[in-house]
Amino acid sequence: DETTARRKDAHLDLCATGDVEPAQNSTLLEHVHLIHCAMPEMAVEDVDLSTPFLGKRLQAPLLLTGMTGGTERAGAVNRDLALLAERHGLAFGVGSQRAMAEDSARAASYAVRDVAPTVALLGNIGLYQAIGLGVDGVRRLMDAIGADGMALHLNAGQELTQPEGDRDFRGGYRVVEELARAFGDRLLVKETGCGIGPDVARRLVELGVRNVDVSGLGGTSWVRVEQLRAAGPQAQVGAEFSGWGIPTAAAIASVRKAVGPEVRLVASGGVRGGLESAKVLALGADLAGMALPLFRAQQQGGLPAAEEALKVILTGLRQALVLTGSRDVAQLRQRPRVVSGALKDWLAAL
Ligand code: FMN
Repeated sequence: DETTARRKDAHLDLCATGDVEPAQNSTLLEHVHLIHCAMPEMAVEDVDLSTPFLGKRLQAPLLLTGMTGGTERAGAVNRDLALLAERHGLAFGVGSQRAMAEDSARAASYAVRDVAPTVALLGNIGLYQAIGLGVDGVRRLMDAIGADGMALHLNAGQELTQPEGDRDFRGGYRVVEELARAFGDRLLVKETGCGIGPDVARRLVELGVRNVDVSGLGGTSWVRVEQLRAAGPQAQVGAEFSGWGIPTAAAIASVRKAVGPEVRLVASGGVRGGLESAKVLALGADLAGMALPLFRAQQQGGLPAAEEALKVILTGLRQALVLTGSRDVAQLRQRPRVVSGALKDWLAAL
């Protein structure tokens, strides 16, 4: 309905210019140190970043994670970022398709296949909307945009901070199990900035989930976004919880330990460059994921600005591989690295 679309535009305004990445939050990636190799004995062009995802082959292990849809402005963001992903051989996700599930007139803002015919494309819906839609309804959303897979997002922290948000989180695993059975490795389960930890990840994998985006703490905080929209006591609780979550570095390292190498893991949440992408890959991610930086670049300078931002990331990622003497991510993972400070404490507990 109208309120879903209006709320989405308020979210976009806040994310474009608001203080949605609380400075005191951290991914803890600053505590991961890759080790310099003074004699790389390789050329930049020897770096092979290609990786399989959703039945396709990416040229680099990067997912532009789901953000938007439902309005004209959102449609422009989707098309620009999908086109970029197509050009550079990356994966792309649209934002929550709730708006088009409620009103099919909004479907056009999620349609990117005309500009991104071969991109690895993810649809997106919230866990609790998926309960209402059922397996067939979720499949219709995926098929309507010609997606290769469907992202199911978890956002209990955001919902509790949203005055009109959900207050009952029962029945989630049952829906995940049904969707995993129906979608197989076309399903991805993601958080939205509070992180998926090893216990939840293990349970998801037991139920058949094959792709997980940990989306940890340290980047965009949806609790903060809702705090900025809320008033009174709700805003105070939002302020208190805007640092809540599992830091991305802790989430990805602990989840990889918990789930075995065949599960495809994405690490998003505050990953902000090529070097940080290399760090999450070293910690066990198959793909790095990013939302806010590319959205902001697109909002500020359209497609050219977003492409420039992306090139900086891809160049930095290649550079990190060369400077650790790694031809691919498999070699990067075998290199020694230093884990220090608070991240060590997190990993001792998880
Ligand atoms: N995640 C979803 O699963 N569905 C959404 O609809 C969605 N909307 C978002 C809108 C914006 C403007 C942003 C910045 C993020 C959104 N997210 C959504 C969350 C991102 O996919 C990602 O998990 C999170 O922002 C952490 O990554 P980041 O720190 O790089 O932004």
